[in-house]
Amino acid sequence: PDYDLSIRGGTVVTASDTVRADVGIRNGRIVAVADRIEGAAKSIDATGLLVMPGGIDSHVHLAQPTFGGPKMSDGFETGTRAAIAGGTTTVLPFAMQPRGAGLRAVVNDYHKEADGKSYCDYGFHLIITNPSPSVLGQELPALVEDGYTSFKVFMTYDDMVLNDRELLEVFECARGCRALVMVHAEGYDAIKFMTERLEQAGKTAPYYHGVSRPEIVEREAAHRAISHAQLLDVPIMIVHVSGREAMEQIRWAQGRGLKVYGETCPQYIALTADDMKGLNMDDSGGKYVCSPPPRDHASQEAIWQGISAGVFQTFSSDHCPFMDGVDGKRSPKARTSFKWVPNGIPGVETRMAVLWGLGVAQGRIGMNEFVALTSTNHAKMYGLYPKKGSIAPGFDADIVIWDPNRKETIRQELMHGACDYTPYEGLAVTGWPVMTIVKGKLACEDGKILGSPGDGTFLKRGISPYASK
Ligand code: DUC
Ligand code: ZN
Ligand code: ZN
Ligand code: ZN
Repeated sequence: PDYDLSIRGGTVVTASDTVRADVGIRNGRIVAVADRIEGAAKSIDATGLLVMPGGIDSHVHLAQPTFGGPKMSDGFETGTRAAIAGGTTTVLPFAMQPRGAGLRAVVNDYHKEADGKSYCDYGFHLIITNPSPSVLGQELPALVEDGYTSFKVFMTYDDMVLNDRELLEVFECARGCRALVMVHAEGYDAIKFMTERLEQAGKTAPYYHGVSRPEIVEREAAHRAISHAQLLDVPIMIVHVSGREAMEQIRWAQGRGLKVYGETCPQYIALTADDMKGLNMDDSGGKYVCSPPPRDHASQEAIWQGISAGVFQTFSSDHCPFMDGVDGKRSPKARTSFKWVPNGIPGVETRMAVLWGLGVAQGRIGMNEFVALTSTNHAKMYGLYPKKGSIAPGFDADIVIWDPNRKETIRQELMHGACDYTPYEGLAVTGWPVMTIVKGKLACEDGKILGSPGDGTFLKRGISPYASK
C-alpha cells in the first residue's frame, strides 16, 4: 500500500482553510491531502467529522516540584494521557529551576520524568528563578542551542519572583540568544500587602485568593514587563491573561508596534471568582484557585474581545493539577489561609472542548480561528512550525478527528488524568474529540486509550520567528 493510514470522507480544517479532503499518512507523517485517497493499509472513516491538527498546549505543568506544597497530581504519563484524550498531541511543560540549581541539571531531571513515559511529543520551556552570571552567560545560550528556545519568568511568588533588574537581565539574555520570554505578570509586593491585610481581617477563605490579586495587580505587572521589554527591544509573551486590564495593556503595546504577544486560558472564559466561594462542604472553593484567578462575566467578555481582535495568539490550558483532597487543595495547612492553597487547576484534557463549546458552538469564533488558537499559533510561536500545527504534506501526522455535533457534559468520570476533579464539572458542550492520532498512530478513540507511554518523544525546538525583532 501507498499509505499506512488514510482518513477518508472528512472535512479538513486548518488555521486558514476548510476543505473536504482525504488525508494520507506514511511513516508518521502526512504525505497527501487530496480529494480521494486509496491504497492504505488501514483507513478511518471520518464522514461527517472534522479533521484538524492535533492540539498543541504550550502551557502545562507536569511533575513540577512545589516548594513544600502538595505534589502536582500529574506527571508525564498521566498528564499526556489526559492530553491525547482531549485531542492534544503536543505539550510544552516547564523545567523549573529551583533557586541555586544549575539549569542543565534541572533539564536532565525533567527528561528522566518524561522520556519513555509520554503519550505525545513534548518540549520544555525553562523557568528562570536565579539569573546568575553563569546561567545567563553559559547555560541559557547552550540550552537554547539544544532546543529549549523559550523561557518563563515570574513577577510574583517568594520562590520564583525576579526583581526588575533580574527581569531586565533575562530579557537581555533572551534577546542575545533569540529565546521567547513568557511572563507571569502579577506584582509581588501588592499581592503580599493585600494578603496580609486580608489575613489580619480574618478573610482567609479561598475566595479571598482572588481579592488578594485583583486585575489591577496583573495590569501593573503587565505594563512593567512591557516597558522593560521595550527598553531592551525584546519580544515577550504575556501568559494566562485573565481579563480586560492586562488584555488592554497588550493591545496598547501591539498598537504601538511592540512585539508583545498574549495567551489566555479556559478558566478565564468558563469560570468566575464566585466559583472560589465554594457551594457546599463537598465543593471547596479551592478547586478553582489558580493564578491569575478567574474574574467576572465582564472579564470573560473582554477575553472574547481580545480573542476576536487578535490580541491573543494562543489559548493554553495552564494545566497545573493538584488533588482536591486533604493531600491537596484541602490540606490542613490550606484550610488556614488561601495563601497556602496551591495555585493551579487541571485542564489539559478539557481545553479544546471548552473553547469549541463556548467559542465555535456559540458563534464567537470560527473553526479556523479555533485551530489557530489551539494548535497552529503555538507551533509558530514556539519553534515547531512547519513540523507541527497543520494538516499538509510534510507535517507530523498529529491529528484530532472532531465531532462538531456531539453533545457532552464535562465530568470527572470522563477524565484520563490523575487529578480527582475537573473545574468544568457539569459544563455542557457541543463538539468533542472522537479520535486522536499521534504521529500516524490511533492513540485514543472515544475516550479509550490505545497509545502507549513512550509514543511521545522530546522535541528539540527551533528559534521562534516571533522572538526575533
Ligand atoms: N502560574 C502558572 O503559570 N500556572 C499555575 C500557577 C501560576 O502561578
Ligand atoms: Zn504563571
Ligand atoms: Zn457564571
Ligand atoms: Zn502555568
